[in-house]
Amino acid sequence: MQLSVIIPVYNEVDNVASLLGEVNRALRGHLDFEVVVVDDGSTDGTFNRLTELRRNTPELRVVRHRRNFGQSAGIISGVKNARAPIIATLDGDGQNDPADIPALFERAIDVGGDGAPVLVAGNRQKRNDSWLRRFSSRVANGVRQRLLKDDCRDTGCGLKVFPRDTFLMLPHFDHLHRFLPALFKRAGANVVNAPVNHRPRTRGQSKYGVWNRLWVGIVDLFGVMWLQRRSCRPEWDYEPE
Ligand SMILES: Nc1nc2c(ncn2[C@@H]2O[C@H](COP(=O)(O)OP(=O)(O)O)[C@@H](O)[C@H]2O)c(=O)[nH]1
Ligand SMILES: [Mg+2]
Repeated sequence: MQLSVIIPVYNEVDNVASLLGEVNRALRGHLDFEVVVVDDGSTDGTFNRLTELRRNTPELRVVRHRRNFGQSAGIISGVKNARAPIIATLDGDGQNDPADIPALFERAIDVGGDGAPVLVAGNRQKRNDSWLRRFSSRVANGVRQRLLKDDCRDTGCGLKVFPRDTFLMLPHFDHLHRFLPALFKRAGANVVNAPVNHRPRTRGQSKYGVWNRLWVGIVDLFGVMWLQRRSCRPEWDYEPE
């Protein structure tokens, strides 16, 4: 198996079927892949819909959290359950376009001369969100880039491709999904930006507002700066046979 597509969902009952259809159309015949959807304690029947979809979607695997643990927890559970060495993450609301996955996958496996792992971060070319969302995202990305030097213009984009083993070595915490470029760099990876499509949310509701993102974001920013200062990657030139 080459690729595991991880989709964290919370109350996306009207989005999962069409999104899965799009993933299959984008990848079937091109890649050997699976889709791991992590239902994070949805209360709107998302899990039942996924169970129905599993009947005629052999690539689909479903993980269900006992209750709502948050989007990062969804990604962590998905990666832990994944069987492929390369992971693609995707929002469950259809705003990311699965048709972008093959190009990002190609760049992720194209490891440079230094042999370092690569995180490919989708950069949304034309944001289909409200002006307030776009403005707050722009400010947050600017501050984050300046303080973390994470080489990424759009860490809020849910579409990313990276090696599973590197992700599993990262420190895991709630809200880590907005800091993956900084955390991957800290682990010795290179960050590559790739333009991706972005579409309006047509069904269901956004789970985040400006304020709940801002306050946790500030706390997390200091937490990640601390992690960068305490980076610890020993190198050795002799090891036991
Ligand atoms: N697992 C999990 N996923 C979540 C949670 N909140 C949001 N998501 C998912 O994260 C993705 C992005 O959330 P969304 O509400 O669209 O955020 P926005 O696009 O930034 O407004 C969607 O796939 C949501 O279903 C949560 O608490 N747990
Ligand atoms: Mg969204």
